[in-house]
Amino acid sequence: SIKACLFDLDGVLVDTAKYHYLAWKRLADELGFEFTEQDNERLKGVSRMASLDILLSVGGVELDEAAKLELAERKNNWYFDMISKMDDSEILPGALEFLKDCRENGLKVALGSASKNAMTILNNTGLTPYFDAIIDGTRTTSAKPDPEVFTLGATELGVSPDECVVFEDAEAGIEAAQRAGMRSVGIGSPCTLGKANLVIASLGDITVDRLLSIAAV
Ligand code: B16
Ligand code: MG
Repeated sequence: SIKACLFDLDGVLVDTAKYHYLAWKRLADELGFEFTEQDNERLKGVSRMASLDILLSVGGVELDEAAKLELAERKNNWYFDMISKMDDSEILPGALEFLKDCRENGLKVALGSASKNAMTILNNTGLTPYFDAIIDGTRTTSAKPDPEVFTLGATELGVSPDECVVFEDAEAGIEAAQRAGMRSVGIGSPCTLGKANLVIASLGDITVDRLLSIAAV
């Protein structure tokens, strides 16, 4: 039976992808090359340094590790300024209602995000109190599709993987859930998230009742 829901942050609970894009684009501008919203799609769910590598490959730029760390920090400072101004109006449709629904029905709730900025985002949007466990990029060593972030979440909640459902907007996140032995709900398009047990457009399209009644999930 299902005892816990594990949520990705960016793209599932909040739309921080637009801020990531603005900051990465500013970096590309400074480096003198084009970085489109379509390019940005490839960065979703990917760690900060892996994102930088993708961005630099778009511009055909090669740099040593020290220079890369400096650029990643510059990008993160711009990004941090933007997320520091976030509030609860930026919670995605249906997310707050579904988190409350989970708690009212006795399901445990965890965060499983690649972001090292997750606590700032959760605190500014007022979402922190809804979580029993928060696993973010500061607590993991391997990025999705490695299952670490979700495995750690289940351990901290005291549930087994087959009692967990992961909510993810990125293909790498769905794969991470599968590798952790968990069921998954994709948030977005069935084209990219076809491997999930169920795909919905937003958390507004699901209730705990429906989740528990869908045998396939
Ligand atoms: P940071 P998620 C991910 O969040 C984002 O989707 C991805 O675009 C970002 O590069 C990554 O976090 C790292 O974020 O630079 O803040 O540490 O989808 O796993 O919640
Ligand atoms: Mg995501």
